[in-house]
Amino acid sequence: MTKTIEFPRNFLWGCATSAYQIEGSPLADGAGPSIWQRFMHTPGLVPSGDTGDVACDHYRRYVSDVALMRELGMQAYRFSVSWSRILPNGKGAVNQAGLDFYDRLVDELLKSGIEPLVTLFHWDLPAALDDLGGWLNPDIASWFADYGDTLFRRLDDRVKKWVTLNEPWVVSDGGYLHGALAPGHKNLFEAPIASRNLMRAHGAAVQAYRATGKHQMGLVVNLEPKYPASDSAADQAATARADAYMNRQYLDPAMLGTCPDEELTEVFGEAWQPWSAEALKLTRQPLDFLGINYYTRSVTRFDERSWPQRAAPVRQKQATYTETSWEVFAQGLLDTLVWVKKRYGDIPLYITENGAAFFDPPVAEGGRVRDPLRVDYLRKHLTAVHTAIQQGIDVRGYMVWSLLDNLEWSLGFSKRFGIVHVDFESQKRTPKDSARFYSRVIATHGAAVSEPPDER
Ligand code: GBH
Repeated sequence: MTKTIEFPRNFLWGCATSAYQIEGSPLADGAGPSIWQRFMHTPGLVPSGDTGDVACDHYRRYVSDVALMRELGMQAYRFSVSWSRILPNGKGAVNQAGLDFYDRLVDELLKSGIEPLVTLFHWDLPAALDDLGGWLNPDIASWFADYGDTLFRRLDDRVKKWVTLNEPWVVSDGGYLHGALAPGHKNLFEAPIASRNLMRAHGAAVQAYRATGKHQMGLVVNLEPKYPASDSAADQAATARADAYMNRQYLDPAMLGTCPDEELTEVFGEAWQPWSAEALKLTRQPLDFLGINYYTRSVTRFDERSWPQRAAPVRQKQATYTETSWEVFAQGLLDTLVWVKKRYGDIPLYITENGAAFFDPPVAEGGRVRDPLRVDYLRKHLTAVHTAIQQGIDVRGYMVWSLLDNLEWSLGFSKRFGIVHVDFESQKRTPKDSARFYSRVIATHGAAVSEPPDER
C-alpha cells in the first residue's frame, strides 16, 4: 500500500522566480543597468546570444501572471526585486517608478490571496556598484542595508516574509571564481572576499530590518549534500572540502558565528584569510527562517585536477539526470533537512526552490504539455519533504522553481524549469502537466503526491 500523504493545513505552497530571469524591460521607467544586463550584452560571453531584454515580459504582464498563479491555487509567490530599478546607481537617489512596480505587484498578489515572499538580491547587482568593486568592496554591506531599508519602508506593511540573499555560493563561485556568471571574474583570491562581503551584507540588511521591519527575515542558500564516493581517506577529505566550500562556508557564519577555516584553507591555500571578528559578528544575526534551495546531490571523490577544491562529482550509472546534468536524488533533500536541524538547531525552514529542467515536447493540440519527468521529480521531492515533517523537522512551506520557463542565466532560454510553458515568440503561457499536478497537490493538502500518475 502506498502511504497517504497529508501536509499540515498551514503549510505554505507556492512558486518562485527572480527579477532578471522573467521581468524583461530591464531599463524601463528610470532603472539603471545591472551586471546581468551588461554581461548578456557583452559579445562572446553568452553563446546563445539570449538576453533578459524581454524574457517572460513579466514587467508588463504581471497582472495576468498573478491571475495565472491564482488559477493554479498558489498560496505564496517568491520573487526578487531588481536593485537597480530601485536605486539606478545602486545607492543614492531612489527611483520611485521602480518602487511603484513592486508596490503594484504586491497589491495584486494580496488582492488574489497570494502571500509575497520578497528576495532583495537574486544576482542582478547594479552595474554602478560593480564599477566600485561590487562584492569585493567592503562598503557593499552598508549599500545593501540602505537598499533594503528603502524596500522595508515601502513594503513591510504588506510583505511579511523577506530574504536578504539568494545563494551566496553561486554568486561567489560563478561570478568571481569560475566566471560563468556575471560579473564573470576568474580569480581565486576574489572568491573568498566576495563570499565574506555577501555575508556581511546579509548581516547588515538583517540589522536594518530589525530597526524598521516588523515581520520575518531569512536567508536563502543552495545546499547540496556531499557523499564520499568511497571510504578512502582521500575521498573522505575531498568530500569534507566540497561540503565546507559549498554548504558550511555560508551557514556556519550565519548560524554559528564560525567558519570552517581548516577545510577552506585546503581549498583556497593562501587565498583564504580567516574572517575578522567584525565580519563574523556582523554576519551572525538571529533569523526568523532559513530558505533552502535544493536541486541535487554530489557523490564526491578526490580529483587533483578539479580546481580549487580537488574534489569532483562521480556520475551515477543507474540515476536519472536532468537537462542541466544534475542527478535526480530526492533522498538528498531529506538528508539535507536532517543535517540542517542537527547542525544548526531548530529554525523554521522553507524549501525556497526545487525543480528541474527537462526537455518538454511542444504544446500539443488542445494545449497540453506532457512533462512526466518533472511530475515525477516533484512527487519524489515532495515525498521527501513530507517525511522530514513527520520526523519532526520544522518545514513550513515549499516553492517550486519555477512558475515559468525563463532565462536560465548564461544558458539562455534553452533550459526550461517552468511548470508553465512559455512560448518566447508569442509570450503565451501554457500550464504543463506538472502545473496541473502541483495544483492538485495544493488543493488536496498533499494527498495528490501519492496519486497514481496520469497515464492519459
Ligand atoms: C538556482 O541555482 C537559482 O537560484 C535560479 O536562479 C536558477 O534558475 C535555478 O537554480 C536553476 O538553475 O553540476 O551536478 O555539480 C541553482 C544552484 C548550484 C544547483 C550548483 C546545482 C550544481 C550541481 N545550483 N549545482 S552539479
